[in-house]
Amino acid sequence: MATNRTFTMIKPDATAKNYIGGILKMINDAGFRIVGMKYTKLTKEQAGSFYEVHKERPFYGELVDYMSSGAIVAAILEKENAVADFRNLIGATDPTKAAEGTIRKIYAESIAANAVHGSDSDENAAIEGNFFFSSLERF
Ligand code: 3AN
Repeated sequence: MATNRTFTMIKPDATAKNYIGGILKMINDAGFRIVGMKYTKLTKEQAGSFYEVHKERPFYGELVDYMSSGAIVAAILEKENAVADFRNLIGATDPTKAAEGTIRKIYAESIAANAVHGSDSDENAAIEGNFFFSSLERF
């Protein structure tokens, strides 16, 4: 069953270019409410553990290095049909294939440095949100 929450990260390429404000504005304008937010930097170990599901993929090492290379913004977002609607808002993984008006089309640099993360299922949204936020921190 669809839940009303998803998890996102604004990735190091986007934070380095001062795109945080622009991306958060697009998220808010699309009707998502921010229910938890953290500006932080992942260690290699944390990035490796977050992306554990991609461990066997050829780009895993590059992904872990990249995601631990600079500051990120982690956030839990709320909206009806949050996971699917957020995937539509961010666009395809490869920004050259992302639809016009999507966050990745506007802000992403490359398939690896693609500006934002968005959970791909309700189950992963909960797991990923719990990775960054304890229940006590949420309100
Ligand atoms: P999405 O983030 O759109 O769900 P996934 O789950 O296929 O895409 O990949 C997770 C992350 O791994 C992507 N956000 C991107 O940063 C990175 N990635 C995916 N494919 C590649 C690739 N071919 N080369 C380098 N990095 C990749």
